Amino acid sequence: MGSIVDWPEPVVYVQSLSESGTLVVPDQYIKPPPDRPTTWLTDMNIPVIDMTGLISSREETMKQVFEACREWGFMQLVNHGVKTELLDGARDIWQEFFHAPMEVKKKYANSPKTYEGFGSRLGVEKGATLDWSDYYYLNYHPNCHTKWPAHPPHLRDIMEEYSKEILRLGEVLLKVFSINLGLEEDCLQNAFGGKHIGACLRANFYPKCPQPDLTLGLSSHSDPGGMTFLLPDKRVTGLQVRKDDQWITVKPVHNAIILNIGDQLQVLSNAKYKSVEHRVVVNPNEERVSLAYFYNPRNEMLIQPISELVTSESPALYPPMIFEEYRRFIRTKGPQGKLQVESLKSTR
Ligand SMILES: O=C(O)CCC(=O)C(=O)O
Repeated sequence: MGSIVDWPEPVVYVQSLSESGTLVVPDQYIKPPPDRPTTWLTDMNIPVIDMTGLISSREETMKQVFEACREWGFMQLVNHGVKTELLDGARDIWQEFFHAPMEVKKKYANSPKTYEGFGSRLGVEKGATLDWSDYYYLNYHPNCHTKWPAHPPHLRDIMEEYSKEILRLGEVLLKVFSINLGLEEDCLQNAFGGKHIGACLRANFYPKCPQPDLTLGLSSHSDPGGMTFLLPDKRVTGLQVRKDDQWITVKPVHNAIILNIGDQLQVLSNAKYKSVEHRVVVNPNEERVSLAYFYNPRNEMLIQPISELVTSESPALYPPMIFEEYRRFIRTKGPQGKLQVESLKSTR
């Protein structure tokens, strides 16, 4: 797979379109009818996991986590130990960044080579249908080229503290996921690269949209990495998760962090855990901010089903692939409705 050099068309920031007062969504953002948002009248929500249960009622909580990984690929973590002030501070500081003047933000304009910085489009296919959102992409690990915005001044301090907390949670969860698969507790962490994992954050900004029925804030996709910790907007819903043939709108619980399984955990677990499609709908009256922290294997790690999970009754479903190669493929394509990981399925 070759390297990705530049955007195929000049980048238009959705916030500028939204603030221009346009009453129509430009053609490039209009989704084909089957991909447009739908609202299902259901009370269903993704499972809620009380993390204090890992100590006080371990067996029951471990079981709940296993079911969530297997049936939903999604869960909401509560009592996770990350302070409310830090969660609020992280959300607020990005809100402030996205409200800075466009000339300030454009200083951090990104390219598809690393995606780091301020951007709008995902994928480099010319003429692709685009999503109604802008974002800022930050690399935490490896951190050699991290592009921190200088404005607002406390953004870096807050987001470094936030990252430490998510890394702590990530280690706990990978242990739980390993034990639930009957593996040594450090098995998945080692498969990710031990202490040297990859980690990056996408702060998503979904401006108000004049015709939300025609477009999406983020098209249906599964996350290519290991697992994602999503801090949703406090006031505005938007995330929808595919459950069988329905789209379930996630109703975030107060102070919850949403966790979802990414493609690499689906591969490592030989499909015992599911990386599930999700998407974001937008709103005519409200903007929305979310922070997606991607806890990934290190770029050079060779990812394949863990050998203990491969038996004659349960053969390896995926061929080995270096994580970086997989990610480059996804970054070329942008969000795709179907699970990209399924296209890797081994024909053995
Ligand atoms: O904004 C959201 O709720 C979801 C974001 C997401 O799926 C992503 O950034 O990959």
